[in-house]
Amino acid sequence: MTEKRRIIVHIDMDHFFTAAEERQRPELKGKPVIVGADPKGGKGRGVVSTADYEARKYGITSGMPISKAWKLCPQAVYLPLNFRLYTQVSTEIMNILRGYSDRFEQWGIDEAFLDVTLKVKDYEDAENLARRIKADICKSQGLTCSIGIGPNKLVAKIASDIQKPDGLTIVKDEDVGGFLAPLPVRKLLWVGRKTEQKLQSMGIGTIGDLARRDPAVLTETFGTFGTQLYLSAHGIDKSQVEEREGVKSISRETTFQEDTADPQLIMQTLRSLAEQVQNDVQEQRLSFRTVALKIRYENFETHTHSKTLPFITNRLHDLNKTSVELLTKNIKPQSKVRLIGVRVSSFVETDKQKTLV
Ligand code: TTP
Ligand code: MG
Repeated sequence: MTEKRRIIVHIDMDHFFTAAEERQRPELKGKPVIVGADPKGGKGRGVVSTADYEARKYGITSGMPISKAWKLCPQAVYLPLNFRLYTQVSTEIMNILRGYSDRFEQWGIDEAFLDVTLKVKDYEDAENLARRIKADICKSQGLTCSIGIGPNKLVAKIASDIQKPDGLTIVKDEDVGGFLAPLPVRKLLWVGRKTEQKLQSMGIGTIGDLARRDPAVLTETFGTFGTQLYLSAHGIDKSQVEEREGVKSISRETTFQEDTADPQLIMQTLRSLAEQVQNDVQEQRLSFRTVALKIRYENFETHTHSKTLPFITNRLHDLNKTSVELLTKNIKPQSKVRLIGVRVSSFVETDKQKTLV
């Protein structure tokens, strides 16, 4: 049996930290803005976290010493890091993205993967979905992102980086080879500076060069990592889009013994799931802000609806109220439901709550 072709979307926010700052302070728009260490008139230590696209015109990049940035562009607006702001904006964006597919994986503070194989018919359909995501993020957050679409995570991630900012790059299965070949090996997820140098010394500069090498020689040189490199160079990546371990969320779901449209039964089941989730939340001494409801209909169509509360809570009452609200607002009338689930996320450890609210 041949494996079903996948369609994976990768979203990466544009100049994330500075974009979040500029949204707060519109007077910064159009100016070169840098977030990072204090430049102290050129004597500062530490590095640039990020620079907006205006500042990048002066050659400023993430990780560059702040003193060098000052030399290149003393007139830029230099801002200190405000992690609370970035985390808050990140959480809001991730909640929007989760709504587009339950096969979701956050990757760092401003990136995420979505597996939309079951959500779209083809790449054209996927392109429309990506445009909706962009419009959604722009409308609700006033921010732009760049999106890559491809047959796996590796290709989608490289694609999202090709046309920044506000880009949309689609690489279909049959175009993967031609897309990757001219790119420098550094674009591959696993290739850091050291590996890049070693490959360079072997005469390998582009992904195409790497793909043409004998895999046995690569394995001899790099061990199992060599095999990984070879597969990546051919655009092969079977890794799944899945939320990573760690207490990022707590959820419970249940499949009905028989698909049902009985509101009574659905509501009762929902309450029992909420109670189970709440037990776990309390046991782990957490509080949450985001509640998500998952509904799968008899035709397997699956939707996730979420709501972020304006406050942090650990009360069953809030969880019940919000999940019932999500259900009544979103459930398709008269449709039979196969499965429902409740998830809470955006955690704060209860003990630390005082300092955060
Ligand atoms: P990136 O997505 O790598 O960069 P970016 O969003 O600023 O710009 P781009 O438009 O090219 O995607 O990283 C996301 C945030 O992570 C970035 O805004 C700041 C932070 N970051 C650092 O603090 N240090 C670093 O070296 C990098 C690369 C990022
Ligand atoms: Mg980014």
